[in-house]
Amino acid sequence: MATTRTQVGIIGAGPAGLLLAQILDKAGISSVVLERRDRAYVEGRIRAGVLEQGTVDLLDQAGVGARCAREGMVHKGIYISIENDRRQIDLEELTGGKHVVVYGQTEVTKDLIAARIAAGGDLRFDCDAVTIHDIESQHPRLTYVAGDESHEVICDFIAGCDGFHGVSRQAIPASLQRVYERVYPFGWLGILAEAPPVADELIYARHSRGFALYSMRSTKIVRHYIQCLPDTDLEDWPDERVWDELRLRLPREDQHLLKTGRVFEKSVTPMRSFVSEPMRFGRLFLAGDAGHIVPPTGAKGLNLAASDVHYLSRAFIAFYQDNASAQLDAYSDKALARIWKAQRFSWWMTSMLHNFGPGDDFDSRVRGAELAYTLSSRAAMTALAENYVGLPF
Ligand code: FAS
Ligand code: PHB
Repeated sequence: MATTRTQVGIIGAGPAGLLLAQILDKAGISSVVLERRDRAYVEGRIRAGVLEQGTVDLLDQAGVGARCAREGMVHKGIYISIENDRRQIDLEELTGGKHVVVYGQTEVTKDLIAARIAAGGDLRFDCDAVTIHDIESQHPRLTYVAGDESHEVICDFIAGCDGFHGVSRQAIPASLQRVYERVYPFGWLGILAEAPPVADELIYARHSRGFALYSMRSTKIVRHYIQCLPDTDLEDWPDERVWDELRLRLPREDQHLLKTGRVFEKSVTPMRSFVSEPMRFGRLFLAGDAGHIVPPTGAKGLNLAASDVHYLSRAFIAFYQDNASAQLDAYSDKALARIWKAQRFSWWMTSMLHNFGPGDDFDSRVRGAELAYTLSSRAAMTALAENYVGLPF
């Protein structure tokens, strides 16, 4: 068995694992990243599209923000439409100058992988059967198989950055775990297409036919979503039907703004709110989707992974540079405090904007009234704007 010794063993080469490795490396702390998939798969995954300023700043501090600064699109507001009425939420005016940056998670991942490789980082793809050992000892271990060879990584700490379906959360004893979950009765059917955006900023549309989101990746590539059944079969959704539905969920006077084009990605994302507490057991720390999932309506998933990494990386740096464990001991509570605020906002945006189906009449009218009130009140719009641009780390 080939053995490696490192300070932090990281499971998962998504945004959380890669960003953590990059920040630790810049602080002189060694890590090994073990990724189950191959590089092409990881770099081809289509996920989030909106970065909070805090996330952009963290990418800059990690030395990987240059392309985002060049190619990312600064958005000072969003639109919300209800049936045939579209209103702008001026994020920048309401938050005293804050905004978001539209830059695909796919690009963030590519930038992070390129930086890790350029720095000679120990980033390993195609790692099968990653297994966690001895997390209550001073030297936890990771083992895995690559090809027909077995490997072992002996470390001081393990960061579980392996997403919702990873192995790290399972390593926390069920008797110590508290799980909070809400599964929604719908999903999002998303497309990537070669077409110009509908508007200069994102449009979140509440409509009797179902929610729709009109986003983008550039001035020539759009990322649109429509609310669908969670078990939707993509075979039932040829491109033309998707475009028709996207058009019908826009206000009538905007429907001509939707331009069609070649669809080159189509997928369905289920919707859930999920938190697993605590986010630490022994020398194992969870970060990102490994610990929590939000419905993407609030554009918080990727940004929560970033804030977890902000807290965890500072805790590791304090341990190695100052021999201080207080931030490690406080990590789970500190991360969860911000996670739950983002969970609330994501649940609130999802509840206000989606149809929850038949038999939901009273609640549906209350949620419609909540959205109508929000759009009529500067105080309520300010609260939405503060959460959308991202609460402080
Ligand atoms: P990730 O899931 O990105 O990365 C985990 C990594 O660990 C993966 O590369 C995986 O291959 C690897 N891994 C898993 N198990 C492993 C094992 N046993 N051994 C080794 N490696 C393992 N968020 C938004 O804000 N907006 C969106 O529109 C949006 N859309 C999404 C669509 C989908 C289909 C999904 C699943 C999520 C979406 N999200 C969205 C949320 C998403 O962006 C996550 O928040 C973000 O990827 C979190 O990053 P990580 O925590 O690094 O987890
Ligand atoms: C995206 O562009 O993929 C996107 C943007 C905002 C969201 C969710 C997804 O709230």
